[in-house]
Amino acid sequence: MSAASNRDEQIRLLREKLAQAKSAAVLTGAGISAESGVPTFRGKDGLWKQYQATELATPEAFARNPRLVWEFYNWRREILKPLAPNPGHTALVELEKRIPRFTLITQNIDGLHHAAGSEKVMELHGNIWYVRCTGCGRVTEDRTVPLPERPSCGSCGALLRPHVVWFGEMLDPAILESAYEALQFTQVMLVVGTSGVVQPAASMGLNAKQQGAFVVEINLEATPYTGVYDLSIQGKSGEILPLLL
Ligand code: BJW
Ligand code: ZN
Repeated sequence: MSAASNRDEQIRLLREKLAQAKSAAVLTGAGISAESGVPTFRGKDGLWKQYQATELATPEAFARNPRLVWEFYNWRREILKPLAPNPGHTALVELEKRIPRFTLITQNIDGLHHAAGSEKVMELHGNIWYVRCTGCGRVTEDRTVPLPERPSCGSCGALLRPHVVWFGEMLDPAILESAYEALQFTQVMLVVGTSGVVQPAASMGLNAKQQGAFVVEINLEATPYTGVYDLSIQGKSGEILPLLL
């Protein structure tokens, strides 16, 4: 069987599973936003190839040099501001409408699932368009680009930080709990555009599979989970996801 017809067969099978499913979960990573122009983290042009994660995406880095970290996030906000959702995001909006119990879990901080129209999105790693006060903890939406080099809280004056989850930080326990709850009952799970190396998100597909879900990876490349999940469909998510509808 040729690679193309094999992929057609995989898509046909998945479409059938989704059509019958009463519940589905989707975990997305940076790859789903790549076709919108958002840089990924670990590919050959990935952010962590050019910049050191430990210097920019850890609480220690922020304590050491908040200006440098804010410079990085201001630059990312500038890149993201004009970008729009792509057909991969839009296909997930449609899936949400069709499947009775649908859960969208994302590692992305770009807000593009919301922008596409997805209603319920669990943002495991936060959202770059929100800031959080290091003093009083207040979280506010702020789309100003760029923010000041050292932005401060409007209510208590303390330093603001991006409302994202850095390495070594805990994910929001309430969001994590809802995500794990969804993995318990989901019949079908799609793992889209993630390299599968950052925990705890990386283990979620396996977690769902161990609880009986039919788990399918959609990615340009092989990942540590290729061959472990029920299907691995290779291709662009912006092309594959619309074919599932
Ligand atoms: C396409 C495509 C197209 C391209 N179509 N596909 C257990 C074991 C070992 C370590 C740990 C562990 N538990 C916790 C840790 C530590 C750490 C971790 O996992 N480290 C590993 C890297 C080793 N995890 C944490 O610290 C987490 N906290 C935590 O667990 O707290 C408790 C705890 C703490 C400490 C110790 C133990 C427990 C927090 C993780 C926070 C991650 N934060 C970041 C930055 C967010 C803010 C920002 O953006 O600035 O989140 S890192 C970065 O990676 C970002 C992403 O969400 C995340 C995942 O990346 P993703 O989405 O997979 O992107 P890529 O680039 O890696 O992959 C893109 C994929 O798309 C590729 O596969 C392409 O092929 C594909 N693709 N175009 C389809 N068109
Ligand atoms: Zn404050």
